[in-house]
Amino acid sequence: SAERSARRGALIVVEGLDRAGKSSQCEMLQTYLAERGHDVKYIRFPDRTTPIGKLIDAYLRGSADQNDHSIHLLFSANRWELAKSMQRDIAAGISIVVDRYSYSGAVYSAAKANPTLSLDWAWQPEIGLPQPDLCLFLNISTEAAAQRGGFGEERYENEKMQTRVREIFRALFDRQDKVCVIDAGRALDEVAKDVHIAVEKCFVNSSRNEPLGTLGP
Ligand code: NYM
Ligand code: MG
Repeated sequence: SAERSARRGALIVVEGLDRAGKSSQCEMLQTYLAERGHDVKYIRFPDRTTPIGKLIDAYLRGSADQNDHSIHLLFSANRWELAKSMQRDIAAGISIVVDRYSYSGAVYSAAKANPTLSLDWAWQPEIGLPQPDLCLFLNISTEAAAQRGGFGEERYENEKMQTRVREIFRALFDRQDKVCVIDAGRALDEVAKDVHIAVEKCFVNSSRNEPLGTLGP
């Protein structure tokens, strides 16, 4: 109906540890929403295709080094460079499923335990970015994540780092609203069922009658 097409899209973020199943769930969610007649896009951060993204990619693969603070700001800049186009899509009625966002940004950097890179410091450059309508945290134990084909080759993909990342994710999500924690240690389709329930709730939520918000402190 005209009323429905006038509605803005929803911004849905999927977060979690490496190997939590984020990419699989994002793809399944995109299909699920498209089949129900929604205009939907799937994007991921880091977006390794931009010039900033290429610097991030080299850092993650270990072919380049970066100071902790500067790589942190590059991850954030990589979101800022896409913020306008995300806002445009949402205003045009397109929903976006986002694979990692500001939460990964703050948490992975804070997990480095650099004394001048606190979680609070790490969050600052995210303030003002588009505010997700829903953040799904795919919660999995470090052991279960490690069992899923082992850790990858990239920076951060080791048990010590993942354990800290998991703790800090939980601390961060304690003080965020619009977060839904999902047990991701189960079969894909079971996890997907819970993802769909949370997203359906978000879609009927009246907050989508208001303009897209921005992340606060
Ligand atoms: N990562 C991701 C960060 O450290 N900061 C960020 O802002 C984002 C978006 O990049 N181990 C880390 C988390 C991952 C790594 O992401 C690559 P992926 O989704 O595994 O390709
Ligand atoms: Mg990864």
